[in-house]
Amino acid sequence: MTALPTAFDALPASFTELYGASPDACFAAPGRVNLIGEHTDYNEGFVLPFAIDRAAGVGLRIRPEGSGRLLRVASTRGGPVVEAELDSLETRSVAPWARYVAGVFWALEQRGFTLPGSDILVDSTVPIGAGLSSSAALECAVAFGLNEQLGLGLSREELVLVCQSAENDFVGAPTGILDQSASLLSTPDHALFLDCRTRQGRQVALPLAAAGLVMLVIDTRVSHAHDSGGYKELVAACTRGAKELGVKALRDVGIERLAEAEGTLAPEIYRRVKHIVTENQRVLRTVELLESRGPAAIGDLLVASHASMRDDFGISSVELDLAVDTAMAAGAIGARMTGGGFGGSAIALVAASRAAEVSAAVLAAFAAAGYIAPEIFSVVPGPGARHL
Ligand code: GAF
Repeated sequence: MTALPTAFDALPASFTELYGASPDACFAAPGRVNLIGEHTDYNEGFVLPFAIDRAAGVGLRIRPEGSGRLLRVASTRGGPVVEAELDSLETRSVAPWARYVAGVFWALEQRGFTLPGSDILVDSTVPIGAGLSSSAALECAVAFGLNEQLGLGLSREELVLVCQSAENDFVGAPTGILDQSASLLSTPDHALFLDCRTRQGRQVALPLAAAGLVMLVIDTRVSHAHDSGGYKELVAACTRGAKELGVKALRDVGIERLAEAEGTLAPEIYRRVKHIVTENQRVLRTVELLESRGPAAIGDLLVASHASMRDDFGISSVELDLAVDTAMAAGAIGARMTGGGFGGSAIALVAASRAAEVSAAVLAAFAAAGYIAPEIFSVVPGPGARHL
């Protein structure tokens, strides 16, 4: 297993070296694992993510008055400083990775705030493109930081919507509220049970260590992106399914309507509908089991969720299937792909005593298949966005 990367101790000094002045403050917002409830968010259904102990960190400095409304964004990974004028912010004039930062400025201005020019330095311990919400983590760190530094007075729930707007309307990825909610609303040792229609959340205890369990992330290193075609097609298929079934959103389709839906919908639409309808049920059942019997009881639901994404929703990959199958064969309690799909990561819930064995089995299976070696590490449910 890979060791946990250190946090953001070097960020202030790196910021000062780059911009010639120290940051006013530094903030962090975590990536997430979605325990279960995939693609249900934009169908107004249920999700159950938790924030992980890997985060995006940002150093933020409000530029002095009179120096214009220039936004400068840089990364500790190197590359040029991205500059954008807040008076004429446009997606295409900002480098793709920096759009998650600029998009937050844009979304706040859409809400009526006039923001000052700012210098931002980004660092991150969330692997990029691994399905662990590195982009939402960045949005949330920036939004949380601006809200604090400028005294904007927005609640964490309002910041979720600001960040979703940055992603939907500025970056151009039609995502739901799963990732931003996890990054802003999570608490340690809990998963966030969220009704994406009402946006009401509830913390559900996820005491992994106390139960003698470990959550492994298996990053297949086959990356994904949500502003490209696949995700948009899924959203369109779900929208069409809801329309043809005469409901506002697939959230409104109960299990009892699936037989009828199978008879009326095109097969590829029906399969997507079936995943969403059954996945919502699995989320509700997972919450029940976590609250009545604890995390060791949810393994079968994780596996069923993976099968549904593989066979019905069609978003798994050979690498993700191999990770899940191998982890289960090596003794995991449950495993599934997590996040948007088309690559990214799987999770495996394992007894702490078996974690090394499961990791070794997955590494061996990937080597035997000739796939890129996955990154395997454990995560714990951590806090949401915070001031560093
Ligand atoms: C991505 C999206 F950003 C989320 O909104 C969600 O739809 C997820 O894929 C799938 O559950 O992470």
